Amino acid sequence: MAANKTFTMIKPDAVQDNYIGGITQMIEEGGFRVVALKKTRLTPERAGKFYEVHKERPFYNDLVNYMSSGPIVAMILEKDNAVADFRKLIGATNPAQAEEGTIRKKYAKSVEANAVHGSDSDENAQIEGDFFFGEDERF
Ligand code: RTP
Ligand code: MG
Repeated sequence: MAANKTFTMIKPDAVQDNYIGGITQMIEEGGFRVVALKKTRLTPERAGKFYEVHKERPFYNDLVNYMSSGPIVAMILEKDNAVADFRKLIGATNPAQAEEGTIRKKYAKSVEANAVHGSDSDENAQIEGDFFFGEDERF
């Protein structure tokens, strides 16, 4: 994946609450193009693998349980400066600190159930996109 791509998930709480459309609209209106998209559910094993970088963090087990608690929507997104611009659009991890106009300000419930994931580097965007999508699923 080139440096103009990022990866996102709409997390289980937001899918459960019927926010798929609202969040995807904010993403498209933010100038991102949807390259790949699917609704799926992570097993605890796959969620653990996805978040392996956080293995030593105190919130790891809760995070794995939460991310496998229901379906998610995974997407690859395209825009110039995608990784940094998308993290700006989603806002701070803790919604109490998220700025007005961000996805987490509008849709996140708590520091854990914070509605969306966004890749933190070009390298991780590539790895995370490959975790969910084959070449024949990207357009
Ligand atoms: P993400 O990876 O989901 O885009 O979120 P992020 O970069 O803003 O935050 P990160 O530090 O990577 O944490 C990953 C996810 O773990 C959950 N978390 N829970 N209970 C807690 O203190 C805590 N801290 C983080 C959140 O779901 C966070 O998005
Ligand atoms: Mg992160």
